[in-house]
Amino acid sequence: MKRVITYGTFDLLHYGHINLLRRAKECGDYLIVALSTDEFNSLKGKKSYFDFQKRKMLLESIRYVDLVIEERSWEQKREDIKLYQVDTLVMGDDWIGKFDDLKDIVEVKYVSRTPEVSTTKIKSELKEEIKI
Ligand code: C2G
Repeated sequence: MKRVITYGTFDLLHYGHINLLRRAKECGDYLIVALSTDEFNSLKGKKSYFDFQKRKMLLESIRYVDLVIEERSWEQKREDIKLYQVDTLVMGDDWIGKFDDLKDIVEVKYVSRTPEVSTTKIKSELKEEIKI
């Protein structure tokens, strides 16, 4: 059983997130998503539209996702990888290189982001539409 983990906020869930989750699941048999808590989001300088419980419920409804855990800090990855016996960490390539320090205990894979979509872009385009 090959275990994969990925981390993120996954706010306003969109097809870019789904592409990432599908690609992460393709790397193994069991996918854990460490979902940023609302408190960690503020540490990341992000305010999500949906709170943690709603974002968790959405992720848990996705066929590629086997388990959702909390992401409460930048530093927890090493501990998560050991605790959940993770084989592969998968992140979008906007994070390329950022988690290479974990290569001593896990395979690290950066997969290409879905370029044209982002939560930020959705929010700003909706704002523009409402202005007109
Ligand atoms: N993603 C993607 N394509 C997009 C948007 C996002 O592939 N168009 C990927 C990101 O690269 C990331 C994942 O989807 O791997 C989640 O993205 P975010 O919710 O924006 O997560 P982020 O804020 O990058 O948090 O400790 C790591 C952080 O928690 C990652």
